[in-house]
Amino acid sequence: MPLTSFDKESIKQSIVGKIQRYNGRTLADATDQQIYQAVASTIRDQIMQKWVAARERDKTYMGKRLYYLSVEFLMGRSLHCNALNLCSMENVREALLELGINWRHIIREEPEPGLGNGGLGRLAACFLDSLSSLEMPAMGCTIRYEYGLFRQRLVDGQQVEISDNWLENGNTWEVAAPEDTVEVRFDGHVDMVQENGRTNFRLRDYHSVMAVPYDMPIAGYDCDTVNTLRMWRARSPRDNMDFGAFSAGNYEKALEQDMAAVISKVLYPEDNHYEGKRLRLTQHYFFTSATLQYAVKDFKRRFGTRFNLLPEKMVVQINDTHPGLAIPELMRILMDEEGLGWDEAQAIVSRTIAYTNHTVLSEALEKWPEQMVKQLLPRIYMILEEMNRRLCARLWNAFPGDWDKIAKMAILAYDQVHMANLCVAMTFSTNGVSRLHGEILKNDTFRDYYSLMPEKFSYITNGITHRRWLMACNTHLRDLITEAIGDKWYKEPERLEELTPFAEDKAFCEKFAEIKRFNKQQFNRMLAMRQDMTAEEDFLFDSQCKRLHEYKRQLLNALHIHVLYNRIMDDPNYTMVPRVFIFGAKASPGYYKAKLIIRYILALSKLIDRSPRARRMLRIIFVENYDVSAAEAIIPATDLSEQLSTAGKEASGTGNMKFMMNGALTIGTMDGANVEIHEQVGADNIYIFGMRADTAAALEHEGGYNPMQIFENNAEIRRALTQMIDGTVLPDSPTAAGALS
Ligand code: 26W
Repeated sequence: MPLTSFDKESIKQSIVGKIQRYNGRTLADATDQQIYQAVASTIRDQIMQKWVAARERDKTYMGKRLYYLSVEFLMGRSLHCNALNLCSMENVREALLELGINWRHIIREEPEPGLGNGGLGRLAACFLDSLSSLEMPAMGCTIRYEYGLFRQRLVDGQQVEISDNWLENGNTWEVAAPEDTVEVRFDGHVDMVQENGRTNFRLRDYHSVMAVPYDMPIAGYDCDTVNTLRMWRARSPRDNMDFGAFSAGNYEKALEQDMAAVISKVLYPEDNHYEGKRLRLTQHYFFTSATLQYAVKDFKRRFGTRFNLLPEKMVVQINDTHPGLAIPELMRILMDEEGLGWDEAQAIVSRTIAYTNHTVLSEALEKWPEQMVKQLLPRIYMILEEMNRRLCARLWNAFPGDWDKIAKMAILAYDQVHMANLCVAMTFSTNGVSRLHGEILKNDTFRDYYSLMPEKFSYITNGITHRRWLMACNTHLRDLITEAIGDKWYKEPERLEELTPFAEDKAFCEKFAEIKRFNKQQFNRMLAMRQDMTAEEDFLFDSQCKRLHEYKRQLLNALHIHVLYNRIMDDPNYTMVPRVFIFGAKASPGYYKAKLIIRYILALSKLIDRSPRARRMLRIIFVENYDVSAAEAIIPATDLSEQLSTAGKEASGTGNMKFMMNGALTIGTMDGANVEIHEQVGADNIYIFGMRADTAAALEHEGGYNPMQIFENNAEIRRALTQMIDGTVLPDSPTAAGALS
């Protein structure tokens, strides 16, 4: 089948034709949204051709396939990156120019799928782009949340949350695949029945939820691979409310419809903080079960019931513990549906599933109440019990009599299901996401497991896709680099190292500075549009953009700014490099302290703005609703990147990489991947300060530091803290600020 050409002329024809066919109007009368949809579906047509071919190849593919399970995929907009990966950017640009369409306006019309909170979800999205570009057969699997992460508005100096109805205008990039719908069962009771000399387990009186997949193509860069992001949507097994059950008074059964509908409704907004909500557990099992049922079906299509081949032919990577129920679920499928015995099933499962840990914060480690699991997933609970029994017997042999240690390592202990223990014990690999984080997992978080099974532990330092985070978001820098070292780095990013000699090249550095200025203007355009503000383009841009969390220490940054403000106000001769501090951060709606920190930053910003003298050198800009698109504008414009986490707490960080890749310098602690960055860029380009992880941990172990001592000994800090509560910073609400200090 010949591929349709996508030269400039056919792109133009396609856009005009689509607007005529779907909107019944001419290009001149079309809205930006309509034009966006026509442009996007033109690009989609191109991907579809490749997708069809890729699916054809798939049918005879007998190699290994990866399933990447993640409760979050923070994809960001697709149009630009898809055009880039298809190498159609030039044709599209020229076509739009000739049609009189403004590319930057059109891009903005795409709703951003915010199906993630932060680092974990964005990493999953970067991995998908890379897996396709490296031509590895993979499928990303997640939930198709109807509402993504809340949108943040800043009103009266505070964060206000608004729901994110991202599907309002439809989603050009997805295709429903109802033929792959599967049933997921909740609640009920397990019957044990003797059949042909073996005990079988049957669930009765359960509630069914149908999982319907929606697929999004993920096209690799300059290659034929198109992988899939499969997003499961929950639907009731019946189309409408069961009126029969309703009128018979069986409300619960009648409302099954609602239970199903609610599962894929909304993404939980907590980042690095765990709460034992039943609906969340339901979400986790829902997409994990649906994915594994599909994966086993696909395996059988390829290899029949030769399940001993399974670990060779598929690998299930679980992104943190959230999809950890994949472990008992695969056991269930192999035993209850395929008739395998326990030992055989367990040998397969523990060689097929691998686990990545993304956090060591104890408040983020998932533990589910046993009663909740038992009631919602009775058969899964039975399997967990048996796994735990066997595990504890093994632990007893290794650590005879050491009940404390065994309880710490068990899957079930103190009426809770410990997901991290389940994942470490039952998978073939546990990896950290940076070298330091890997060491902490071995020596601290999972030290007892490490002593027993050291071969399972490793680290794989996170990465980012340079296609989105350099080639697409900083086109001028991309062209400058290409001018210097050619374009081989598009496919081999290691080659960026060839730029090293250009650090001494005056002409190159001048062009680099010019691009930075241009990017600051672009940033201002975005800011003016989003919140009717601009930053001083001749100031140093100093950015801290990430979820708001105490361990990330936005408060430390704010306190520093506060002290700078006082210095400027106190000393008429005080000078410094004029600096605009840019913040981008959402606080989890229930995280009181995080929200207070936002109030403090916004109040400081106002305080500075009221003083003409301070404003000559100092600004704070809080970018509302920090999301992938905001990051794509902030990062290329930034001179200094703030990576201030308390050492030992940030597993890796990936924002740190994005800023450096766009030529910002870094100030930060020896934490997460800052360590590797320091090794790569040298101490001249990353300014390291503060305690190291071991010292910080030792201090925490001794009961922490004494803030009062610092308050008493440091006059500048004392003054700033006092101003928080004496009405200087927050004239209207001194008590709220007081809670911070
Ligand atoms: C259940 C509540 C919850 C929600 C999200 C617990 C934990 C999480 C994530 C694991 C938090 C997260 O996103 N971690 C980040 O993962 C990134 C990718 O590996 C790392 O770069 C960040 O350092 C880490 O904080």
